[in-house]
Amino acid sequence: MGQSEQEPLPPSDPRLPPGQRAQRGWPALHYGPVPRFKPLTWDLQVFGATASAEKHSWDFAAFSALPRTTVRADLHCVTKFSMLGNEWTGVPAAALLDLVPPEPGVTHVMVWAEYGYSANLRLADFADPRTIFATHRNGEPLTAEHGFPVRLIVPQLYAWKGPKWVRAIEYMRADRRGFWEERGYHNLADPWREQRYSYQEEPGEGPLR
Ligand SMILES: Nc1nc2c(c(=O)[nH]1)N[C@H]1C(S)=C(S)[C@@H](COP(=O)(O)O)O[C@H]1N2
Ligand SMILES: [Mo]
Repeated sequence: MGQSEQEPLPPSDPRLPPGQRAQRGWPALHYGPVPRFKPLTWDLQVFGATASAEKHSWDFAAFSALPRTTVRADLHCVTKFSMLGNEWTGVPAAALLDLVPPEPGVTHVMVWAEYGYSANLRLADFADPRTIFATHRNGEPLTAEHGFPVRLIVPQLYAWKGPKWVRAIEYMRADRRGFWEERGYHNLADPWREQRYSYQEEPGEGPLR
């Protein structure tokens, strides 16, 4: 067959950030083992610089009763696959900020998961109306490997900023690197700017060392 008979390349999907390709199926990607959900001892905590100076926690029943919403959002893994058009249902991060307000000096949050996984976020990214503690994708409860009972989705950032198996939110008065941010990944992680690796950080984009 000659070159002229080759099909033209399909136009690339405008939802794909630079360097990303659309993935069929839904791969599970994480560091370490999948934790087992223990409903009797599970809780979601908020600690650190809360306005009340007190820690707050929801057990599973209380968390399940929080206000819920649905957000349509893509998921971009830094390894270059993207999952387009997901419908995430869960509790908006902004609702948790309303229920447990941070003290005025808070600039960042650390979101903690089982086994010590963590991701740091600017307060503005956490407070974004599309940032959601998701319990369901496309109407189905998350499976264990995808973060059951709850994972964070931050649509505007690479997916490592969204811990699966979330257990706590720490309000911080200064920035601090999370799990992958300490291991060579970009502190801000905007896929549209291809902020993949920490060596790309400009002055002021990472915490002072
Ligand atoms: N607790 C935890 N959450 C995590 C990770 C992890 O290693 N541990 N990996 C992140 C990365 S790099 C990606 S791409 C997404 C993958 O989500 P998925 O397995 O549901 O596709 O989970 C994120 N959340
Ligand atoms: Mo990832």
